[in-house]
Amino acid sequence: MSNPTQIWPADRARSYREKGYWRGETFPALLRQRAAAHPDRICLTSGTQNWSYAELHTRALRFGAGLVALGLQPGERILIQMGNVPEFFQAVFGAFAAGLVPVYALPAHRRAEVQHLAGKSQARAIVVQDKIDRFDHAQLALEVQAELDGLDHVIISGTAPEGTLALEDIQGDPACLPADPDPQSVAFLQISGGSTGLPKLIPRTHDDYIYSLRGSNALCGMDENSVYLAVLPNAHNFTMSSPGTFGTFYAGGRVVLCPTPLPQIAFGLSARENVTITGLVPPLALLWLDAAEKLQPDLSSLQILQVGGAKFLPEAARRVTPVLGCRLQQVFGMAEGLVCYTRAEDSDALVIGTQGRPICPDDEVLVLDDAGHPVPDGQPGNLLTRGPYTISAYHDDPSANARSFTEDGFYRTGDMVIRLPSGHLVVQGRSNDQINRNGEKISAEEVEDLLLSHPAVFDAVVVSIPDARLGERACAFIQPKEGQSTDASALRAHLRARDVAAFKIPDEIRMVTGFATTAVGKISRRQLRESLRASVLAEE
Ligand code: J2J
Repeated sequence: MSNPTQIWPADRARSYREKGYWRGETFPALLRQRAAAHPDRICLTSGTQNWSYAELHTRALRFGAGLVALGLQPGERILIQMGNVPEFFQAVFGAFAAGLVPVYALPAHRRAEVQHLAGKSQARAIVVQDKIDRFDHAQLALEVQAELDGLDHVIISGTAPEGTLALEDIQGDPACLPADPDPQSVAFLQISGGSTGLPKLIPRTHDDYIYSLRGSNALCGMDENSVYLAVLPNAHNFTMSSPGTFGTFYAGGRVVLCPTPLPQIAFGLSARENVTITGLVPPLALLWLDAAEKLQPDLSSLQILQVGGAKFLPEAARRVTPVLGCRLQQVFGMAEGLVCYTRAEDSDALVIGTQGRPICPDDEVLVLDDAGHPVPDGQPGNLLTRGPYTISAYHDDPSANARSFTEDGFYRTGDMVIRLPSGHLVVQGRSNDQINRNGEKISAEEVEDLLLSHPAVFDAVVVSIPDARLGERACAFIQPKEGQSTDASALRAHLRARDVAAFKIPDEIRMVTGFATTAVGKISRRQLRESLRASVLAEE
């Protein structure tokens, strides 16, 4: 397991403790304390189910003790792939209680991603919901188990097929649970959207993540009366921590789980459950705005609509308060750490035109040109950052670490931003090859590699194209091998057969006879992408 001193060097760790950012809190203690302070208060609502803090705590302890009884040891990893169901929190907080380290897979992930995440983290167990949107995750988990040594247990929430264990049967005596973990140890592995290859694993510690919850709560006005509607997947870092579900638990509030992001359903839930805050990606926010104009729903309880995960354009941002009657908060965050928020006291111009400023005064932000020199405020540059909740290394990935972090521990976010004198950031786009489709991050390189594995493909370049509905869409340019031919539908079938998340399949596939070269040879991948993107835009 990653050694936390590799994530934060000792001198910075000491300073974060001295400044009171890291307070020695842990997730097992957090839930225990909330359950002791207000056992009967509801912490989770899902359909007609309501779990109190005491109920979630008891379920987590029993499940955690059941994991210990299976022979799982503190520090070992447990992969969790579940939708927005209350058992997600039973599994996650149960793993915390057992000292295990959850690894979060998204519901959209398929065999390629699940196998990668389980293998890379050397997971000993996998907990999945039997089916999400009719896809059989239990079957997938069994297939992944067959491929991996050491993945000893497949645990199913719902109907458990042969060879698996039912989540409700994993129960033990809480007396056998280990002592609380070291607050500076790794609490879980989040996953990175990334621009290269499959998702990387992000080691987040109890201390650092809980600081980000506390900081987020203060900026979002979270307290015990807050009701957070979880619309995006629970596993997403935005939904989990900004302030999200974990922030809500920290504040002693209530999480309402939304089974689908459809506005009609969410509006009804919001009115029925007195939702005060929710977070959406921009394409969903647009859907909500359009639906609300038509349906005129009762959103009187909603105080804050957070929008983040991708750039929210000012034209859309301007509509939020008039149409939904609530305050807009823009959120620019990343699972690696840094989260920026617009503030309640910010002017309309800042709320509409920027993606906020960092949570912490000790979030260090650098905006650099390509040569690594600082650019003045108001000019675009590459965003680098370090601070009390931003990692300085991925889990077990030396080559990604060499690319993504500077020697003094700054994370190269890959985002191009303009910083204003107030410290607010305006996101300009990506400096590297990531497609932000509907808020889901796609590595161009990963999709290119998958396309190159087709026998008729000589070269493949995947680029992002601005898209009114999705924010960005993916367009693949394919050069077939000489004398061979293939087409878009064959390539799509090829990608599907590789069992990757459906959102990675390019929206457009164009066949080309070759790619541009210069007199001296190949032009850089970056220039090539720029010119291909420009050629698509010129047609539109
Ligand atoms: C433009 N791009 C944005 C924004 C994220 C809170 C909110 C979001 C995430 C998240 C998160 C953006 N405008 N408002 O973890 O805690 C793009 C950037 C960034 C990448 C990170 C949170 N908000 N982005 O989206 O790890 O490119 O986290 O580097 O999934 O999303 O993606 P992810």
